[in-house]
Amino acid sequence: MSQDSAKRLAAESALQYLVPGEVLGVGTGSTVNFFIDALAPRKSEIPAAISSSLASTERLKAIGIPVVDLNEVDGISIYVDGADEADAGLNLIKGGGAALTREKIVAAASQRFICIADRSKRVDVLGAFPLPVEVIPMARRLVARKLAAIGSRPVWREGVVTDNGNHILDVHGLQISDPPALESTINQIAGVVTVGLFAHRGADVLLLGHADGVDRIE
Ligand code: ABF
Repeated sequence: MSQDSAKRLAAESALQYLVPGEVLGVGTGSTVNFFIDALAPRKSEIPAAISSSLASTERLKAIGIPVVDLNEVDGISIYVDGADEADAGLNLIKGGGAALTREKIVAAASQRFICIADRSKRVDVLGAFPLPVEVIPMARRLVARKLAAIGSRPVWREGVVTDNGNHILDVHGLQISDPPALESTINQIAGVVTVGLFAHRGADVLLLGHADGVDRIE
């Protein structure tokens, strides 16, 4: 089975968590694109969506689901999004697409976070995928020095400016044995906007597609 087929299986499996009549949070990426495709026949059940990116906004509108501002709603029932890595504790690395700040906000606003991915994203220890950190531009080198001081190797993702006008450092060389602790440590560095470690608010359900079906971890 191809990786795309595994992503599609995970995406379709997320439909079982839809809460008809309630606002839906939708993330970004190729797996989420399969989810939006699968959502089309059930669009009448979704009054509105909150989207983490322009790309997903356009896809949602194309299938007839209105996209509204987070400030217009009181909360989100479920948030469906992908990840770059996931561990057995439902801690995630996200932000490979540079949308980590919006993704973290939508996750925080949601009652349940359903993470969809193909099984290759499942790891024993997070960190082989470089951890994205969004930083205020003037603090980029300061934050990089602080990250180097904790034994990692931050690399500036040159040429990338986030939707919020900030820069991204991709942090290599981590073996994240205590995800909540590292998330807190990096959040404490002045100039950090968001760290792409989703541990304090990780996923509630992890759906991993593969050739024999979908593994569910919760
Ligand atoms: C978003 O899209 C990001 O947090 C993550 O970087 C990426 C996953 O994309 P894909 O589904 O294409 O692997 O969820």
